[in-house]
Amino acid sequence: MGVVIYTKIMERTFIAIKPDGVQRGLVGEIIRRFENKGFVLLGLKMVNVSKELAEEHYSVHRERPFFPGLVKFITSGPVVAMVWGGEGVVAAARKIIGATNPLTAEPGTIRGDYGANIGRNLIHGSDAIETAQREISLWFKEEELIDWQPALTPWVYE
Ligand code: DAT
Ligand code: MG
Repeated sequence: MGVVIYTKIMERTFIAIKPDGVQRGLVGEIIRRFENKGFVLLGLKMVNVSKELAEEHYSVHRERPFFPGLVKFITSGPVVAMVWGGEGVVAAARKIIGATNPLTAEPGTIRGDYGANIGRNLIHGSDAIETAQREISLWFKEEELIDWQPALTPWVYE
């Protein structure tokens, strides 16, 4: 078998460390959890999110009362945007992240361990494979994603 092209064949998800996670110095801690799990980092950049990008990203919530505050928050400081790959990564990343409200998120999840308020829940993760595809193409150009295979792959995947 040749080199696995992760960005093409592996399931991918979009993950963003929100401004509170960046300001609180949790970037390394959050990335560590995905790395340790065995998922593959395929793209990463720091972004000052525009109002347009924030509104498009959260467009499903446009009519919700918290929408203006959410857009203001996500544009309030730099965000670390990432694409992670791996088998079942979309659903598994949501488990690593934890429930939307950090007060009910299980201990051991990112939100459960570090969050205390629904409006400051540290991290975004795509909620379905189709959502992930939409969010990846919204935040990243295809050439910003790196095709590579970690040397440890046979020790993570059977
Ligand atoms: P998730 O980020 O877990 O996918 P979501 O898509 O329902 O949650 O909502 C997007 C974000 O909006 C969420 O991360 C935090 C914010 N939010 C959701 N419900 C909220 C509420 N009731 N009050 C304030 N902010 C809320
Ligand atoms: Mg969501």
